[in-house]
Amino acid sequence: MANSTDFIRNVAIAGHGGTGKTTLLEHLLFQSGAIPKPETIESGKTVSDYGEDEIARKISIHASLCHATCKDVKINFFDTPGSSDFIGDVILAFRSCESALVMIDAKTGVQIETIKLWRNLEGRKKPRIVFASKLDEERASFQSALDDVKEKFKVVPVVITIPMGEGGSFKGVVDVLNGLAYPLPASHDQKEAGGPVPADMAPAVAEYRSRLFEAAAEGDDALMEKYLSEGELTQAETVLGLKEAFAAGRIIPAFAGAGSLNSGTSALLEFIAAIAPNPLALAPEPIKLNGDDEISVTVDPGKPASALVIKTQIDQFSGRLSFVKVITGKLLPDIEVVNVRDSRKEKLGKLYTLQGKKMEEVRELVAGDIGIIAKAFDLKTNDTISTYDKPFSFHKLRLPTPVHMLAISAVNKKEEDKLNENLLKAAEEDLTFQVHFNAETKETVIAGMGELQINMILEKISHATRIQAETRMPRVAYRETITKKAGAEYTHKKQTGGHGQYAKVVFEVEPLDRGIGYQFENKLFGQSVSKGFIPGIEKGIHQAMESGVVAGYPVVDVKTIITDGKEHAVDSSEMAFKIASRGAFKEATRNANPVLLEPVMNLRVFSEEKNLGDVMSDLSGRRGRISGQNPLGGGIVEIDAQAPQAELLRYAIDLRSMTSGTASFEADFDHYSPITGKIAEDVVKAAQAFRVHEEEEE
Ligand SMILES: Nc1nc2c(ncn2[C@@H]2O[C@H](COP(=O)(O)OP(=O)(O)OP(=O)(O)O)[C@@H](O)[C@H]2O)c(=O)[nH]1
Ligand SMILES: [Mg+2]
Repeated sequence: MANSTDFIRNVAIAGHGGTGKTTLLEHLLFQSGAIPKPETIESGKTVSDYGEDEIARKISIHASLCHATCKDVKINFFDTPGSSDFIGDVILAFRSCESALVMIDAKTGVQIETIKLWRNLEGRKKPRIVFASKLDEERASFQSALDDVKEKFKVVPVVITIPMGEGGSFKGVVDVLNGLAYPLPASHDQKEAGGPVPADMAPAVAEYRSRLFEAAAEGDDALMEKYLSEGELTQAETVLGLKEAFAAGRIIPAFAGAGSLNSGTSALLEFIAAIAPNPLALAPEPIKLNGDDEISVTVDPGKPASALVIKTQIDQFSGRLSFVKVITGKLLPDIEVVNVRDSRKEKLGKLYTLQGKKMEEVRELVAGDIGIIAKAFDLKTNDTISTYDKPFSFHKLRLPTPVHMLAISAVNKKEEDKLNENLLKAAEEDLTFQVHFNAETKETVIAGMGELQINMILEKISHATRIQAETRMPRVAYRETITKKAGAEYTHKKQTGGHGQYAKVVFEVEPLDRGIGYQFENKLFGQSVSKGFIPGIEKGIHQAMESGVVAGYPVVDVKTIITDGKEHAVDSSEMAFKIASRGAFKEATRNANPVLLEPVMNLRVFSEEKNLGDVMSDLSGRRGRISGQNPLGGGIVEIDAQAPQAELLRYAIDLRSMTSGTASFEADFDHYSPITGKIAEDVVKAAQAFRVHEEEEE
């Protein structure tokens, strides 16, 4: 049965770092019988945190795919990282799962990353379960966790399990839906077993049960009438009502437990199997067909096969793994599919599912399932594979733009190519990590979500290849322009033996509007300069514009007018005019009050209200201009601002340390703006120092 679409559940486990996601999943796997013995974060042997980096740091870094079976239902779990540096892997899990399990530490309540993740899930209309974890810890409170959920998310959770005692006196949970108590197992590697509800818990259970009936009946008039007249519903009616209400996002089921004690796992598994939506309930996938209007495709096992590549993992041991979510039909080993991106045919090899790092071969992957294609070297994340006659592509993952940038080079220059190769490979695995060569500043620049992510990637590369890389703040791509009209004349004349060189040009330059770049006008009259030399003159201007007179940065937004010139019958050449033109342009811009331009970015900063003051004053210290504030709910405010890129080089790091890791931002280039005074002087000095350094190296 586990091979048909309605017997599949895909659940993403998400929440603030350290709330106990990986530990809970380990015990869900154990409780379901998928693994014989549960491990701990401390032992470094959990199924889902198997990466060397994860074991060393005791945090999750990659989305990890696992599966459990409960009542014949195959539940695929994605264990996602809590740190916002790894948001890319969280989003791919959200994209491919029908529901999410949101972990909340019952001691601290709802934390900032959880608020951000919640908003993301809400935007995707994904049904959410909340799990209040670590109820065994001192000061843990189920009720406070629920109150916090109510306050921050403006929803009333529907309680499915309640704790028996809390903190030091935590003794297990009661499943209100099924009327079973699950006392704490003797140790975490013992299975939880259901039994009768203790007498002292009975009143609380009755109270929560009536709320369950209400929640189940709410969307259905007939059921509501029955509940109001009879005071209760049958188990089957309750389950069906909750199922509909949950899939429609009307209720937020809440669970209590302690993953590390294997408490609360059984009721949760049963709930997911019985009530969480199967892939058929997923909203249709919008697609574009041959550039026509958007249509949509629903998960459907009866159609030809189509699947989306949601993740690529390249690892030393298993090689290249392409994670796919099957949307229609089924994938079978060795069938031929088309990669819609380049219409290339691809023969699928063996198919697998994963239990953490362990690959388990499967006979097929049906619509709605998530699995692995191994060693498909041409498959990339976001590719659609298909057996349709007229194939279409699914929408790509929408990921935030990486904001933390660093220039990078190999310590040993000979390893530069190999380093770049490895960086590109990392970028393929993690789409929130990007690599590009900035031709203007002549640097390879890497961009990521934060220091932690970038460090992890570089550590992994140095581990695997022994290449030592060094990083530094990237150079800012300054530009130069002029601020008034001016002119200059320049004669290039050389008489060295045989052939001489002669060219004279008279230029005027004037400022253009920002963004226009370059204009050239020929105002020569008569035959002072032959037409044939004009291309040489323009080449000279282009060359001069590559490196301005202020600090050697590219010159933009200047119009050059040639008004006069002179040539020599024998000694003039295109080369001579190019040199004269370069000289005249430099001279003219020198006379035209040249200035430096700096890139200014649009910024959206997301901060908790309590840090707003610090964030805003820091922004003004960075020459930022704030244009608006926008409360987003849950105590989070979006600040809209503009600030020079030069002031934002360390912003990803500074903003985090200023707000204890809670705030984040997005940035994109907006415009170039002139700088003067001390700021400009410093840029000029730095550029001079850099040039001296470069010359020494050559
Ligand atoms: N007391 C107690 N500790 C727990 C419980 N669950 C997890 N922990 C501990 O909390 C720490 C973090 O647990 P993880 O399972 O790694 O949490 P996570 O949410 O997966 O963390 P990230 O993947 O880094 O976001 C570990 O030291 C666990 O042993 C629990 O129920 N009770
Ligand atoms: Mg984890």
